[in-house]
Amino acid sequence: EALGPQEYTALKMEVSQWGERAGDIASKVAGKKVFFIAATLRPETMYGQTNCFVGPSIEYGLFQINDSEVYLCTERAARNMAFQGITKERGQVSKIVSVKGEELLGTKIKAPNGYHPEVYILPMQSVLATKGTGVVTSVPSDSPDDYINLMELRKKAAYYKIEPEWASLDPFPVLSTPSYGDMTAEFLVKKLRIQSPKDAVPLAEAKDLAYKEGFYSGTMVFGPYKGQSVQDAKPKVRDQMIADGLAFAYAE
Ligand code: A2H
Repeated sequence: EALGPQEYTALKMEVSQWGERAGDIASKVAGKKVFFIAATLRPETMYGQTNCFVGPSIEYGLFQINDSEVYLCTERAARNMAFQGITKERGQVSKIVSVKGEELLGTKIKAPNGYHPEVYILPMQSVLATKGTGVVTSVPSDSPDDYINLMELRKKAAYYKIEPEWASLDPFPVLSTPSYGDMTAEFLVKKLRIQSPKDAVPLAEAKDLAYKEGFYSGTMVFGPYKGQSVQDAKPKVRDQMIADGLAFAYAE
């Protein structure tokens, strides 16, 4: 955990198709663009998104951010955004409707920079309501948490009340490291014999190893910065996504 403020890249993932469980939400935001906002520390990995996670029991809101855009995130995050110049009126949040994470499962969203252009919303128990936006985009090639949760959902789709199709996109290689190859998360999950998302201690170790090796020794194997070091590519990808309106800076 960083001691000072954490600077995230907030990814704008536009809803392309609400799932059946979202009820009449679509009618409440008719004519507006709605974006799931996912906070990430690894913008250079976004080529490898396969899905996006929400906490099934977390309460989210749809917030009117400006005249045409609605953001889906926790109220806590919306309030932070309002004091970071992200909303039209400083300090003001305007909630259109509340929604529980489980109602969002199966909704389809666009994945900015993704090799897979659209991904589904899936459940992850370990999403914290108190960090970031409460929305976590999933990159199972490079995040051990994302990898083990995706595999768990594939194994027990019925138990988690999801359609197998929603978890069917495969991890996609984004960067390579000398120690772990181009599927860092899968390599470490196997090496540390992690069986399920409940193996918290080895998962934390895998997360640490993956982050350090990727950042200090990784080379991009996909996208416009292919062949460049992760350290060089990371700020370039971030700046480009922000310039293109696909993301914005968010701190907390
Ligand atoms: B990262 P830090 Cl490829 N609850 O993005 C749980 N996890 C959350 C969260 C929340 N409310 N909000 C953000 N996160 C995740 C990509 C990624 C991330 C990769 C590899 C490692 C990694 C794709 N998921 O994070 O506690 C988000 O996942 C490992 C550190 O603020 C975000 O970046 O340091 C990261 O945790 C922020 O964690």
